[in-house]
Amino acid sequence: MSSQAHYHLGSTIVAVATPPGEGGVAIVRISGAAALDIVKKIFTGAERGLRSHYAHFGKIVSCKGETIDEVLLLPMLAPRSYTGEDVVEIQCHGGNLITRRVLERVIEEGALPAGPGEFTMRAFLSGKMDLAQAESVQELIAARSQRALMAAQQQLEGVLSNKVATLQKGLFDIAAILEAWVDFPEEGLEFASFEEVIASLEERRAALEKLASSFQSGQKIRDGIAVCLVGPPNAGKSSLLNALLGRERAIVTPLAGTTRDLIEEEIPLNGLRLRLIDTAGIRHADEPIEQEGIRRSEKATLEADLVLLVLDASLTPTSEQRAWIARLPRERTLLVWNKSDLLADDAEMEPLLPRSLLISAAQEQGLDRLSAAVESLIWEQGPPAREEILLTHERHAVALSSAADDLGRVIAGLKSGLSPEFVAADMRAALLHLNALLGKEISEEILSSIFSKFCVGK
Ligand SMILES: Nc1nc2c(ncn2[C@@H]2O[C@H](COP(=O)(O)OP(=O)(O)OP(=O)(O)O)[C@@H](O)[C@H]2O)c(=O)[nH]1
Ligand SMILES: [Mg+2]
Repeated sequence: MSSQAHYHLGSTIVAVATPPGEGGVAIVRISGAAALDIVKKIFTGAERGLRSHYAHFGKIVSCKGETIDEVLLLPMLAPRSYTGEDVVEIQCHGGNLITRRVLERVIEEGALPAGPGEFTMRAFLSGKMDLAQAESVQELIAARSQRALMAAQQQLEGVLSNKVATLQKGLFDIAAILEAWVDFPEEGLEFASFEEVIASLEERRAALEKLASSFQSGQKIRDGIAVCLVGPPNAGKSSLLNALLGRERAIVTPLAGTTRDLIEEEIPLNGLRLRLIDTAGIRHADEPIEQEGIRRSEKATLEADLVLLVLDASLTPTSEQRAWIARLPRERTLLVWNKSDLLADDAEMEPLLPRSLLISAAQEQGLDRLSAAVESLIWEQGPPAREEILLTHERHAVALSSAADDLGRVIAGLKSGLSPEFVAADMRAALLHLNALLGKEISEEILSSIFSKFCVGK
């Protein structure tokens, strides 16, 4: 991975920690052994010394002594800092140019520009946090729904790491017995009871598998859920998008074929983030723009997590439409009969799909029921409990299910009387997979690829 080239472990690094643009204040963050020396060369106003964890008012000056900016300086000496190294944060005025000049001044005195996530990488390497915790930092920053934020916070607090470490601890005990068995096979297995060990392995394997499978929910929470509105022209897809958004985002007209392109907007739903995608009405079209629109609708339907099939409740679907509806992914499609206002009160709708409901987008009726139905379709197996650990990284899910598979082989091996070396080797593999999750014995290449997804300055 070429991203490795961005990291300069061992040297002193600097980056702007605040987002680009104009703001009241920007923060330039320096970390490394030379941080304090560099700052002493460029800062005036610390005549009485740069006391750690105190704010110091003064100026950043050029090498010729000209003022660059008036700033507040906050030194945080090792090990009481984010990275565990000497850190100095410079709060300067939040202009693009002024921030860049402060940054360049620090670089002039010998600091290197930090790679993405390099501060957090250093926090991990100095033992301030384990890898799973470090990975959650970026998630915390990027969280766009309440639930995503909660999942990231939990992981940062070490809930996942503690759980994995506890599981691993129990496995170490069994591993020790297996290793002894490899060394002295003639003495047989010194288990308190064979059944007990199998049961304990089974229990841990199930726990690992359950944790790994929480990635499905975790991913939905992290990325949001793509909900595609599809249906024939004029059914009211765009009207429904607007009603759910609470503003007139998409053009609505009585003409069939109004929407041509995909229109995507986000709405919150009970701590989740829905990405609503309005599409062109599906019909036989000769006109190239509409044809392209329909092609995009069909593609969006395939890629969506959920499909809302919108039909005009006052019309009977044509056979052409029925054939198309039959090809929709049933298990993730909700049929929304729209325009309920045009129906008699006792009208019965045809059970075209297992899940359906009746609304009026124009009159904003039935929208709460629709939200509830969408939510229950998202959480087919019930929503995850608030305290449940949710994996948000595929890397973690892969590590955990690999460890579970290894344990499966240990159990099978023990039961079938496989020779000790093989059983012990599978056990070791399981422990290594858990180590990888926590970031023990992990290659620099993997580390670089993890942190390269971070922002610079974090
Ligand atoms: N009576 C009634 N009319 C509705 C309702 N919802 C939408 N309409 C009308 O149906 C027509 C089509 O609405 P759109 O939202 O543009 O339909 P669409 O499915 O996006 O259509 P295309 O973009 O052409 O595929 C408009 O005249 C809307 O005012 C409803 O609940 N009741
Ligand atoms: Mg439309």
